[in-house]
Amino acid sequence: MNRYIDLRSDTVTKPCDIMRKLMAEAEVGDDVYGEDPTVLKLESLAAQKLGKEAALFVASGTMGNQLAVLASTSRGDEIILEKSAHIYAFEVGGIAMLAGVMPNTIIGINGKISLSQLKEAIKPENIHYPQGTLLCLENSSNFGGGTVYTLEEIDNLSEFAKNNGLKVHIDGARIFNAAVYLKIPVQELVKNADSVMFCLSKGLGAPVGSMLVGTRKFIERARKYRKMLGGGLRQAGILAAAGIYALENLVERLEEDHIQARKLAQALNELSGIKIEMDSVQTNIVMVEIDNSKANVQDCVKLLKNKGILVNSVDERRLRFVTHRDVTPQDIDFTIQVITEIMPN
Ligand code: TLP
Repeated sequence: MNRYIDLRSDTVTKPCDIMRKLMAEAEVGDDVYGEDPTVLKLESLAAQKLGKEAALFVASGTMGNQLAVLASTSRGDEIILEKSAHIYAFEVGGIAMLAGVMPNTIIGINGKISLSQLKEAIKPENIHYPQGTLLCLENSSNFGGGTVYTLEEIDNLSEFAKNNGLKVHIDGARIFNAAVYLKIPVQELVKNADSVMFCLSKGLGAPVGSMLVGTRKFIERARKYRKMLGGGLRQAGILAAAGIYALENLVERLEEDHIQARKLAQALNELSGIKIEMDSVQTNIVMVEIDNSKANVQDCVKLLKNKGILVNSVDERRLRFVTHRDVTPQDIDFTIQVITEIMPN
């Protein structure tokens, strides 16, 4: 089979040989009994890396986020999110179905909300209003184009939220991309969050799994909800082994993905019919806006596929390119060459 250059997502990364070997050799037990030593090791490693008391291994980022909302709210509460947030826009309405909470969405810039917007969104006490209990921030922001909240932004938003009785959850599916971009320890970046979800199966390259971290009490609540949702895994050490390898070895290399994304964005932005907000290209995602009078987004997806390049469209105007471990610098050069050829002048 011909190899595709797969820029649809960093979720497509495949486990490397070392990972597969570690998975095959992992020591396992029944994790519902708390007896899988490899899962326990991964959970303690994740908690330590993020600077939190405890962690829970979950099947997916979606599950981690949903458990976080379930474990930190009561039915009917209001939660605040940016409108393009994955938790709100891309998790099948789970927050309504599972936690029964009411989303209060803010339209931010490149997926990020500002302190003044948060101040406006938090409602004062009034018998008619729902109780606001949770602020969810996505770092980096996926549909914002891989943009990163700085430490100062996160700290100011978190402090204001906390002073107003809200807990803070970070959807950090790509929190390590954010930390690598900011060149600060991830612990520092999430120090004011009550809970964080991060994915092992995106840029970190593990085949399956995400982590939810927070206080011991919060994680115990989340663990129970995970069981309720059918997410209690048994000999999950086979999967956790890949996660341990990823956390210990594959964080620093995310910088390479950022370099490739930047290179791609700079080259494509030179082409007529394409617009890229260069300020938002900070990590491994490039949102490419196509001038519809010159080309059609769906046609671009098809043309690129015919040339062996896979990308996703986000809407009628935008294509999303995501760089990752299985994309080489040569792949990026080839992609630039192909798009230069197919875009009309
Ligand atoms: N993002 C996927 C798709 O669902 C869009 C992708 O290809 O980028 N939070 C954020 C910020 C995410 O980007 C994603 C996945 C999730 C949560 C959910 O993770 P999974 O796919 O493991 O449930």
